[in-house]
Amino acid sequence: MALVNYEIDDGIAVLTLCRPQKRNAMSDAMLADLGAAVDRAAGEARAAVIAGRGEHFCAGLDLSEQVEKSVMEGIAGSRGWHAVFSRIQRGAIPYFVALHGAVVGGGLELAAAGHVRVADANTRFALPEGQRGIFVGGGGSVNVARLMGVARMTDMMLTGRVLSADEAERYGIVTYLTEPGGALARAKELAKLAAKNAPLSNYAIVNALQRIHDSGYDEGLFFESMIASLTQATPEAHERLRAFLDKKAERLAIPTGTEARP
Ligand code: 1HE
Repeated sequence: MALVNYEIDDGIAVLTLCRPQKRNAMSDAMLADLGAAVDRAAGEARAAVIAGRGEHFCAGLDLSEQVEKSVMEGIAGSRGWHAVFSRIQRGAIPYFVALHGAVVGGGLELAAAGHVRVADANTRFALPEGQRGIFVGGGGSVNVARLMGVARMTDMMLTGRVLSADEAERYGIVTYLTEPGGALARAKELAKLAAKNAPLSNYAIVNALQRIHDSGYDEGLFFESMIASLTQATPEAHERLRAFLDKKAERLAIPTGTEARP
């Protein structure tokens, strides 16, 4: 049985980690299944959701496979995570990650490789690598640190601190909080909204924003102009802009100012 279940729901790819008896710990085989699912989604969906089956999103690296790995095997393993996660992070479509239960170690690294994180109120976040005598290896030192800041990540790794969903939202890990059990439905709703965007805009959003943020001021602005002009020059943009001007496009849900104010 696949360790990552793949289904299309209304045009959205839903990738579900399916090893609940091991708290969705990421084994080599599960990583391979995740990579295959990500490649499939890139070819047939306009947005995707990643979720976990059972009581927890993901307990991180499968520790049972790590016990006797050599340094070279460890490097290959970590680079394998990077390869799959970068196809999520800088792939063709946006990823919405639905979090619940434990989001631990490599589970948090996987969440950080997605573009938008939705967590239910009972979600807990931890980076127990220090306690296990290891280090993050799935891109966390870059991606988790970018979300919460190096100081907070250092604290979590040194002290084994477990963050609540509220704290994770304050720390910038999570963008949406839901009631218990509500994260998957909300993530799907959000993915469906993103799927309505022009695919080239979504491609630029997931590929360019972080790169621009990583580059210098002048390079960033230059790169932005190139992408802006590229997207504007497409027939799809012309059609969408015309639809707005012809009053055929949906309006934003913003009060007009004529309603009575409280
Ligand atoms: C595992 C793993 C795992 C559970 N690798 N087998 N991650 C961790 O250090 C987290 C380790 N896990 C936990 O702290 C807990 O399992 C949970 C808090 C997530 C859930 O607790 P609970 O009580 O629901 O489950 P459990 O009884 O601890 O685990 C159920 C089974 O899953 C059990 O196996 P069983 O054969 O005895 O039933 C556990 O051994 C197994 N299991 N987590 C292997 N992680 C790219 S580098 C990333 C570096 C890291 O991710 S470090 C963090 C690793």
